[in-house]
Amino acid sequence: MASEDRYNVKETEAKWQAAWAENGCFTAREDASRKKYYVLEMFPYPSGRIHMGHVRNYTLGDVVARFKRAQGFNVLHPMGWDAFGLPAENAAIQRGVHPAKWTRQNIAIMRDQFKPMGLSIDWDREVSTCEPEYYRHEQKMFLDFVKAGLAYRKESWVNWDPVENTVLANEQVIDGKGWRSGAPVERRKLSQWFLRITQYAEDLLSAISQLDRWPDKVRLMQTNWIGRSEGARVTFDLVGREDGVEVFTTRPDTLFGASFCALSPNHPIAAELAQTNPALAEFIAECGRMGTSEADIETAEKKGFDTGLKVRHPFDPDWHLPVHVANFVLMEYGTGAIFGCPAHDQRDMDFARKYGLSVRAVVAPKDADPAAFTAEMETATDAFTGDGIAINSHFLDGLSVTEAKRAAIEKIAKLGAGAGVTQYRLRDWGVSRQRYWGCPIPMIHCPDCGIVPVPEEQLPVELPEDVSFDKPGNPLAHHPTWKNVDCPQCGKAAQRETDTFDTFFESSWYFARFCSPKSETQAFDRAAVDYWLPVDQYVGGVEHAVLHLLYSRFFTRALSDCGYLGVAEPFDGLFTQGMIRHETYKGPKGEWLSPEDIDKGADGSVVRLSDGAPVTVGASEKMSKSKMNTVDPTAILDSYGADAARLFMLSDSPPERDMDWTESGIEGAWRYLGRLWRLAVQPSVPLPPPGATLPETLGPKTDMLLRQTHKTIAGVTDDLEKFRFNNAVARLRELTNALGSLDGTETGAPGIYRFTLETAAKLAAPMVPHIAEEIWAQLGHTTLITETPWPICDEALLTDDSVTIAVQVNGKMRGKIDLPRDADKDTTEAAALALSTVAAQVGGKPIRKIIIVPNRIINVIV
Ligand code: ANZ
Ligand code: ZN
Repeated sequence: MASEDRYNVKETEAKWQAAWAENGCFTAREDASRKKYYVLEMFPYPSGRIHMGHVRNYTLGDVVARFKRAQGFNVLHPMGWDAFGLPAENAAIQRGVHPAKWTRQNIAIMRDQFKPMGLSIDWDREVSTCEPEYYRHEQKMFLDFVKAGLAYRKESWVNWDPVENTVLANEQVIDGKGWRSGAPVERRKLSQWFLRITQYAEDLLSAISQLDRWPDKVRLMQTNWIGRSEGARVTFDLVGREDGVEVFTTRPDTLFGASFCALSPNHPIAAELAQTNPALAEFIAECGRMGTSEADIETAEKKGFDTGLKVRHPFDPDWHLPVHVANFVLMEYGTGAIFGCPAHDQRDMDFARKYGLSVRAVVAPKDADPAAFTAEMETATDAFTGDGIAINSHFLDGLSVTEAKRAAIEKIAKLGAGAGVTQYRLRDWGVSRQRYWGCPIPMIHCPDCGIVPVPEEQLPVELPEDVSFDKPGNPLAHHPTWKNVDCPQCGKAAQRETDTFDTFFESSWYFARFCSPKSETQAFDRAAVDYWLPVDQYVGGVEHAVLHLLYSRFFTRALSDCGYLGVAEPFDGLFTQGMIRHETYKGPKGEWLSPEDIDKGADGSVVRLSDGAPVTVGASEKMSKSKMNTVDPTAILDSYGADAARLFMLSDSPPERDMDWTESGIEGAWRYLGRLWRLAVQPSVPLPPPGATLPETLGPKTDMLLRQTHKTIAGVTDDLEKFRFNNAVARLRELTNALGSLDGTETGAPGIYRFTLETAAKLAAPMVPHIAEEIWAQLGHTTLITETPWPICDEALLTDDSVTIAVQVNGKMRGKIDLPRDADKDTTEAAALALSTVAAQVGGKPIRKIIIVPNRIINVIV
C-alpha cells in the first residue's frame, strides 16, 4: 500500500466497506459453541432521508456491535424498515404516488445513505414490514392471539379525527386536537380489535425491577404508565332504585368525608338518564367534544351536572348524597364513577366549591387539633392530601391512613358493599386503524356467522395495490371488489374487515424476526430465536420509552405463551441517546436561515452568505426542519467521511445527553484523524516488522508509554462497556499524543511505537473503523483489524512504576523525590539527603533518626 501523507477519505472508506462485505465480516450465524451478543438500534421509518439523529443512533449501536465482535462474541446486528404508516398515505394524497412505491423508493434511498456510514450490519437479514412476507406472520399471530383470548373485539369510545377520518390514539390528541390535522377531536363509539395487554399488567410491572440495564427514567415512565393503585370498589345504593353506583377509590379511609358521587359522561346510568333529560344529554354531548386524553381532562375546567338522583352512604343508609355527572371522571378507569371527598382531593374540592357541596375533614395532620382543623377545612379551598389521623369518622377515628384504609375495607366487605382491589391505569391496546397503509386484519364479517377468522391457509391477506385516494377515509373500504369474499364457514357472500393494524404492531416483534428473517412457514425459527433472544443491547430514542417498549414487552410474553418464543423480556439492555441540536440563525427579517446559508468570519461576525446581511445567532435547539437548523448527514459524510462524523458524535458529549453539532467540532475530529494517520505513515522511528516481540529492556519513557498503553486498554474497555464513549475517545487522544512525542532514541522505542500504535488502532476500531483498518494495513498486516481480537491489558502494568515521595526535615516539607516504586531504604535515604533543600536544613548536624513511610514520605530528624 502506498504511504501517502494525505488520507484519502472517500476512497479508503469505500475500500474497507467493500472488503468487509466481501469477507462477510458481519454475517451472523447461529453457533451454539459461541456466546452470542445481539445489538439492535430501533429500526427507522423510511421517510426518505436520514437525519443526524439516525447517524448518532446507528453509530452508538455500531460501536457496541464492533466492540463485542472483537471481544469474541458471535454478534447479530441487523437492520430493517418500519415501513407502514400514515406519511406514505399522505404522500399518495398530496403527490399521487402509491404508498408502496413511495415506501420502497425511500427504503432504497435511505439504504444508500446509510451504507457510507460503514455500519457493521448483516444486510442479508434486512426486513421491511410492509411486505407480505413479513406481515403474513403478523396475521397468523393475531389469529393465535384471538384463539388464546389475547385479542378480542369490543365497542369502545374512540378519539375521532374528523379531518383525517381516523381513530387517534390518546397520544395523538394534543390539547384536544388531532396531532396532524389540528382539528378538534370528537368522541365516537366504534367496534374495534383490542389486544389484552392488561392480562400482563402485574407481570409487566413487577419485572421492571429486573431490567437493571435500562435507564431509570424509562423504568419509572413504564411504572407510571401501568399505574398500579391499591384501593377498593364500593357500591353506593341508589335511593328509589334497585341498582347502585359502584365506585373505585384509593382512599376508602375518607368515606366519612364523602359529599357526592360522580359518574363519567359515558357511564350507562348517565346515558339512561339522558334519554329523558335533554339538558343532561346536551351536557354529555359537550363533554364529548372535549379532548379525551388524561392530560386534557386534567387541565379542563371541572364541570358537573346534578342528575337529581341520590345514593345512600354504605356506612349509613339514612345519609343521602347527590349524584352528578362530571367531565373529569373517565369511563375507562376503575368503574367510571367516584365518590367525591373534597377535603382530601383537590379536584373534588374545586368541584365542591363550584357547586356548593359540603366539605368535611376526615383526616387531620398528626399534631392538629381535630375540631379546629375541621372548622378550618369548612371554608378552605386547598384540599389536605397529606398523611394524618382519621377524625369525624366513627369507628375509624384515631387510626392512621394506612390502618383506616384496611379497617374501612374490612367493614365494606362485611356489609357486602364491596371489596379491596388492585387497579391498573394500563388499558387494553386498541389496534384497529381505518387506514390503507397497514397490515390487513385477517377477519371476515358474515351476515350469518358473524366474525370469522380468515383460514390460515389463505394467509396472507394482501393489501390490494389498485386503490384510490380520491375520497377521504379508508381506501380499502372504498375498493370496489377487494372486500367481497365468500364466508369461509357458510360460503355466503361476506365482507373482509377493512381496518388495518396500528403500525406499533409490526414494531412489537421485528427484533425476533431478525433471528430468522427468511423463515417462510413460521414467523420464527424456534432454534434461532432461542439462540439470539433477548436483544442484549437495544439503542434508541427516549420518545419510545412507553409505547413501543411496553408493547414489545407485552408481545414477547404473549408470543411466548402462544409457543412462538421462550423468553419474557425482549431487551436485556436499553440505552436511550440524547438529541442533536444546532445553533439557530435568523436573517434581517426574522426569517430562519439554514447553517448552509450563513458565513462565520474569523472575528466572530455572522452574515448571510448570499449578500452579507447581518445574521442573528440564536440558541442551540433540537435540529428541526421548521427552524432550518438541520445538517444533512449525506453532505457531512461526503466531505468529512464516516469516521470523522462518527468520532465527533462519540467524542462530544456523553451519549445519553443532547449534543450540539458544530462545524468546528466535525473539523476537529477530522484533524485528529489526520494526525492519527500521520503516526502510521510517518513514524518517528523505523518500525520492526509486524508480529515482532516487545523489546526486553526499556528506557524510562518507553516504559511509561507501555504502561500508559495498558492503562488505555483497561480504560477504553471499561468505557465501551459503560457507554462512556466520550471518555474512551479522550483516553485514545492522550495515548496517541504521548506516542507522537515519543523520543525515538530511547531503548526499545521502535517496538513500543509499533505496540502502542497497533493497540490504539484496535481500540479505535469500533469507533472509527475505516482508518483503523487503514493503519493496520499500513503497519504491514494482511488481516482485517475488524477480525482481530480485542487487546488484553497486562494487570501488572496498570500501576505506575515510579512514585513521588515527600521529603520532610523535622516534620516540615522540604521537597519531593521521584523514585522507582518500592525502592529500598538506602536508595530512598540517599535520594532524600541529596536534595539541596534538605542538605541546607541538615547543615551538618548529626542525623538522629530517619522515618520512612514506603512510597509516600521520608522524614529526617536532626
Ligand atoms: C375517593 C377519594 C378521596 C379519592 C380522596 C382520592 C382522594 P389513582 O391513584 O390514580 O388510582 N377516580 C377513580 N376512578 C376514577 C375515574 N374513572 N376517573 C377519574 N377519577 C377517578 O386515583 C384513584 C382516585 O381517583 C380514586 O380515589 C378516585 O378518587 C379517583 F381523598 O376516591 B378517590
Ligand atoms: Zn357465514
